[in-house]
Amino acid sequence: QSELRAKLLEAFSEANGEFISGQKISEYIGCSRTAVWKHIESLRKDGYELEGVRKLGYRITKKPDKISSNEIQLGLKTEYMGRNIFFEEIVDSTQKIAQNLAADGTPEGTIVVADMQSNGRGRMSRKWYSPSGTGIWMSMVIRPNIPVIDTPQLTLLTAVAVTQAIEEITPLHPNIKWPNDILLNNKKIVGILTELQAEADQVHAVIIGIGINVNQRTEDFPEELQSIATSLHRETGNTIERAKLIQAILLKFEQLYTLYISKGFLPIKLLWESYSISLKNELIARTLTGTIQGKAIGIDDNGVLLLEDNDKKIHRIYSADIEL
Ligand code: BT5
Repeated sequence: QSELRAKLLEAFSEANGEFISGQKISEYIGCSRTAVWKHIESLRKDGYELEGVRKLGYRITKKPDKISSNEIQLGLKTEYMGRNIFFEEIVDSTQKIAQNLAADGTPEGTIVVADMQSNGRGRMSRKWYSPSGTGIWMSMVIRPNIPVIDTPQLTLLTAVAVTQAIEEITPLHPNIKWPNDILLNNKKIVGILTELQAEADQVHAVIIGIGINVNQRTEDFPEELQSIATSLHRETGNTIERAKLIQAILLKFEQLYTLYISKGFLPIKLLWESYSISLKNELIARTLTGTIQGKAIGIDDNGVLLLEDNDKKIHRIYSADIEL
């Protein structure tokens, strides 16, 4: 049943918005004209809008923003990122599932995507709000052969990949706030969570979680987030196809990651700096051991934030919450 549906969607996708006759469809998916009609009706029930014209056939005029493994895989241009997909409608946290898969030896490039998370998490066991039908909640497993101390660089690399993908799919120009936020109009649109499976001298897997607010309206956010969070829909007024954005992120990530593995962090650092808003500014860094105020003078070659205080002393910040 779902195989027929996938074939039907494939036929429409190949038709590229043009009409396909009922006859053609029934040949393509190998079933009767009556069965075609039934499948069309069931697509309508799922939120697809189809135009049917006598003699011409059918065409899709509007797709629901639904994601599934199929939607993500169809048209995906990567070599290995996202070639192994675990998609679920509802999970507690994609990060948790990806952690388990990674421990079981899942190959590099595996992704876990959910339509909704009941227990999405941020850093330091904070909550990540992940309602259904509107966002991208995704975890990627990679297995770089790099020293453990370099792994925070991957958070910065991911931020660049997601920023570039958003720029490709929308007219927006987001900024990156060290270390793991992407902002639009000073509101958070993306959060990144990088976790590790490693021994002292060897990385087994890096699990990178990406949360993106895509199609939420202002009123869809809980009150405490309305002034600090935004979505791509809120910023553009348009509905964005989540699967398309996922594909763009996977491709950008694969390209930057390949560059990183062959040339090191420097080219990534330059890109990161060009998108960053935390640099050259006065800011406050709240770390686990205390609060430091100063001017962000840059990041070092490991991705560590360098903060110069009033006495011109330079602090190396490995992890913190930044207040601009
Ligand atoms: C982050 O943490 O920004 C990392 C978020 C990572 C989420 C992804 S979704 C897929 C994967 N699976 C998971 O379970 N997690 C990852 P942090 O810097 O600690 O920011 C958390 C703070 O952001 C919260 O305390 C809220 O203030 C705010 N927040 C929560 N939900 C948000 C949302 N949807 N949009 C914007 N801000 C949000």
